[in-house]
Amino acid sequence: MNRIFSGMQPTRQLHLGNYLGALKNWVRLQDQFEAIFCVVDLHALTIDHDPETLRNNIRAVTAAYVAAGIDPEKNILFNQSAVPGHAELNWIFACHTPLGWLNRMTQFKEKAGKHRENAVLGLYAYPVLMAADILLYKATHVPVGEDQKQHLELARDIGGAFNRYYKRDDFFPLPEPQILGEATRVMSLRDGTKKMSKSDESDYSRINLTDDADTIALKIRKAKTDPEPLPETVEELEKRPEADNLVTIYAALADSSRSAVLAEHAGSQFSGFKSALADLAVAKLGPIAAEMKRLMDERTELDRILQRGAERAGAIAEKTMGEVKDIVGLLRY
Ligand code: AQP
Repeated sequence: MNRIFSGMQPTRQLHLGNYLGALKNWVRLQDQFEAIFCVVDLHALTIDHDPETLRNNIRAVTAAYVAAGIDPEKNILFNQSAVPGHAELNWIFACHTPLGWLNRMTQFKEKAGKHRENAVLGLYAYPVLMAADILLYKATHVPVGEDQKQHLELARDIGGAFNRYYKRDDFFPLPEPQILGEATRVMSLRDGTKKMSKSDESDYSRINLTDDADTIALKIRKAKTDPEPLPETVEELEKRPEADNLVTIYAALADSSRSAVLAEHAGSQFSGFKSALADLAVAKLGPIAAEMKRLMDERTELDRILQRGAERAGAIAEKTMGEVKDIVGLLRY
């Protein structure tokens, strides 16, 4: 059976990178797979946070999933901390993960930066919890943006290590990353060599899913570009990261390809292209922002979705954890 699992952290605001790299693909995949979509709130504790803001962000991410088109009846939609199996399996996996594997994780190095000695254990162990998130549901496929590829490879390694140690060849499936679409790595609007990110100091570096039409248009107008007109071929974008990024965003929003966008806009100056991109972005993102706003005013509806999702996810997780405890030699009553 094929099952997908994926999630987003309720840290700060979701942005266009989260949407094009992950959420938009989930909406398409929900018709092809049994799907579990999680708001990974335990991961959000790995960085500084304010409890009231976190509570609000959990609901906001839930609202974003539904507003983007995830059907909470057909799929399971829940928040991670509501199912205790995530933390339990995390510990068991932690006991099978060599430190050397974690030392290779580039995201920890980037996030810990120069203050590595003060970074918390949770940030370092983040990919182990992520492996537990996925394998608790024996998910076979994980749709993510390109930045999560290394963590996914680690999840496969951890699942494989568990299977080998307990001589249970196929107990955990080795999940396949699904890095899909034209925009697997959306870059900052201020610097085409940096990933668009929630934590970038400049709000002009990203388009938030809650931005209104004027803000979207302003951010695109201010986006860094170069003085050349748009080229005719994708190859000519190679050394022009900012131009490449805007063409990629256009292609992904239009469900098209970079070559098709260039076929239409080659020779255009950025002023004209940016105005077309802003219209497209507003047309695609505006309805999501409006629906998010409506759902955020319906708090009980969001809480009902999460509670129902946690019951359904919890039933699957409980079964896996029962099997895991038997395999590793823990008693249960
Ligand atoms: N720039 C991006 N382009 C494509 N996909 C992206 N994703 C994140 N940024 C981009 C994908 O979004 C999903 C959820 O990510 P997350 O909630 O775990 O957040 P993150 O990766 O921590 O997002 P940020 O913005 O990069 O946060 P900070 O600034 O805190 O590091 C994942 O599938 C991810 O690949």
